[in-house]
Amino acid sequence: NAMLTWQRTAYHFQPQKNWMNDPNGPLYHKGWYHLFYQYNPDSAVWGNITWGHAISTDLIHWLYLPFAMVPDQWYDINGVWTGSATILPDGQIMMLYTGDTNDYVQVQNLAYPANLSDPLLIDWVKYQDNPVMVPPPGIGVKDFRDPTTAWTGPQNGQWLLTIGSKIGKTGIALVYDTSNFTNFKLLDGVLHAVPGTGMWECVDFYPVSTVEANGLDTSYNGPGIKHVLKASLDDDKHDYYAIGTYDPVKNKWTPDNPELDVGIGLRLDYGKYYASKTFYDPKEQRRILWGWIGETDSEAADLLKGWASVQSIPRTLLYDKETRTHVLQWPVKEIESLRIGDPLVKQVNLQPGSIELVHVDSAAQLDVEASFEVDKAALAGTIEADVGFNCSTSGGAAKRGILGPFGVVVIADQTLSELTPVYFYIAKGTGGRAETYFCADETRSSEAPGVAKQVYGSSVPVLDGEQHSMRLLVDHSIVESFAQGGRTVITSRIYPTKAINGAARLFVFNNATGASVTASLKIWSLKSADIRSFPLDQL
Ligand code: DQQ
Repeated sequence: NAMLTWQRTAYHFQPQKNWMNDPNGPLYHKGWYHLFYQYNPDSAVWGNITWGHAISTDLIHWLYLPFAMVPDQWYDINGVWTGSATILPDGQIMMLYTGDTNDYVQVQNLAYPANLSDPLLIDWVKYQDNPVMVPPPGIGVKDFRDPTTAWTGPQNGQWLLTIGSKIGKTGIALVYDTSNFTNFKLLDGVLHAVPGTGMWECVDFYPVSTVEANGLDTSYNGPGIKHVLKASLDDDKHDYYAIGTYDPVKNKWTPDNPELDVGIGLRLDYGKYYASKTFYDPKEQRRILWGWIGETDSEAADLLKGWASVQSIPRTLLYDKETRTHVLQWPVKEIESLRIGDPLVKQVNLQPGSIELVHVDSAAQLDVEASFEVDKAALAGTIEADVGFNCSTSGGAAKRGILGPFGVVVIADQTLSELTPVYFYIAKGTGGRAETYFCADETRSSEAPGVAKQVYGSSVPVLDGEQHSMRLLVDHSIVESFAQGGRTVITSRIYPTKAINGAARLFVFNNATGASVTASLKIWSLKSADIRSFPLDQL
């Protein structure tokens, strides 16, 4: 069905067909990045969960390998669920994952490569005495899943890891201790708990440097670091993080700001994005974040098109030294290898209420950098601008205010009957100060029936001297939008029916009533990534 195939992406990772969800156990081994993922081999809806496996040398071009693990044991027969890799100092790889048992109990299992000298890590062995952890007393048998990468504890030979759960409506992170990855002991207390946040899925926990520009191995501890705790909230299907301090002796993590605690504060991504996971890349000394971009159309539509979901472009993750409240997410630099030739460089002066077409080749596959200079006199009058703005409820890109919205329109057709605006809106925040919002309006993104469409977004810190800047990765039916160097991120999953392939257009606009805006643009067309099966005769 031609109308449906174009929705496949050109440079995001997705399987050839069928359902995919969470990224699992990302790691780097002997020159290859390995990505595993929750996969249904039989259908475009969730079920029969198996570990798909793909490898890459640059995180952009991928080769599919045979499944790493299938549900074939009593302890994972209802699904080989999400897990994480730990690489020991001697190079051994410990893969801990959740199994859904024959009785639908969530247990943790160990698997490891059959042959560590194989750079492709084709064969995986499930440990003979699995499971290695079962739900402890007081924890529901269906509330115990997604072990993290382990880190070294304060005692000699000690490894620690955390697993998400809940007690009542309080989301919690349990901590286990092990020396051999086969015997585990639950530690007293919890790493952290937040009332009202419900089940914590896919917990992630790692150090970030407050002084260096590189990422840190998960076991790194010492001066000049903070720890990020992330939970994927089963109740609202968003990934929340907070920055805080970790005390390994007391087995406690404490948020820097209790008002920005996990699940009630910042999201990694304000769009369609879930079950994310980081890993430390020793090759480039960076921490890389993967996330699952699900569908917002109906299951029936997914079955019809025969596939569901993609993975985000991997993002480098750093602590934001400027705000000290946010992390910065940025597409890995390797994505720039897809850029075709020199960028289109252009300045556009946008009077209030204007929209301008920008002529670019293949506007369905773009890397866009855009910064906006707002008329200074108008900015000084911010105090008069709207109070109580909220991306999701303030009327989208069509609703005009004094100092916004202004931004970029992507995946639009020539007549603007389908369009996805990504924009800034400067409003009056609490205390009368200017507060900038970053939003993506999907409400007119598709004329297809049965698509859930909303306006996503959040406030974004814009510091003195900074321009309003955004970077957009446009890939047919996915737009990943990064504001202010990655302080606030929004992923859009859209279903254009007209603004497809060669018919896609890009515009810049200024819908503010009270300010002119100068847009500085740098736009590259992107090649497609090479994502295909590994030649089987070479296995
Ligand atoms: N997906 C997995 C679970 C995890 C959930 C099952 C999050 O392990 O909690 O496919 O999307």
